[in-house]
Amino acid sequence: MTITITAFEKSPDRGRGLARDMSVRWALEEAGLDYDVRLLSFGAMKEPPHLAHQPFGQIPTYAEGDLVLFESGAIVLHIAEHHGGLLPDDAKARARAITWMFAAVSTMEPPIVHRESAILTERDESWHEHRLPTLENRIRDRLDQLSHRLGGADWLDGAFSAGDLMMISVLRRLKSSALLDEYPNLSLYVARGEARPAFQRAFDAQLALFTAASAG
Ligand code: GTB
Repeated sequence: MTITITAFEKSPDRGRGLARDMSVRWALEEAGLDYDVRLLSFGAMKEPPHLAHQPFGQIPTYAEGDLVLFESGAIVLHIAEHHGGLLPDDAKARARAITWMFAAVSTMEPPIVHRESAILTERDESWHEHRLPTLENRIRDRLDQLSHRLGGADWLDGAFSAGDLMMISVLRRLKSSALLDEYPNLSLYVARGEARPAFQRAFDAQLALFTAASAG
């Protein structure tokens, strides 16, 4: 059955692979699955046909036959549960890998998104410069803890899993800041994920779409 995901018609990340269709593309590539991409304008994302698939008017969505999913983490979990290579067979190891997926989106991502939103929406406020260090220290608290847990390991819990895929996708959002550079083992962890052939294929595919949209 054909898999179709949605993505930005012209991504505001300018092809840096930071929009959340990237983690879905990466998972599909790790699983060796073909997929189509339906590109949406900001306007179309807020129209009833898309809202029927994504109640918050966002990308990405995932459609396969009559199954329609939203939330990038849930989509990656669905792919991982139905195809090999992204979750361990052992039940306990599988549960731990899924725990890392939740840790990525529930524990690591919020302070990272708060900083991004502050920079986007509050940078002209008189108090912005005073608030930013607080937001960055909240991120550092989490990075300290994650760095400590990862230590010198390649991946968070044994072999590469959907937990690493989601965690690396979240950490990549820090690339435009210097925060990740303060943690050499986390920087290497992200680089290890980005070096995977499946990541490269996913990254190249979204970049090609951005380049085509910019040319057109
Ligand atoms: N929790 C949802 C999920 O994980 O699927 C969140 C989805 C989401 O945030 N989608 C964003 C969206 O559709 C795009 S990815 N936004 C439009 C809207 O809400 O109207 C977030 C994103 C956007 C831009 C950049 N960037 O420019 O670097 C990075 C990430």
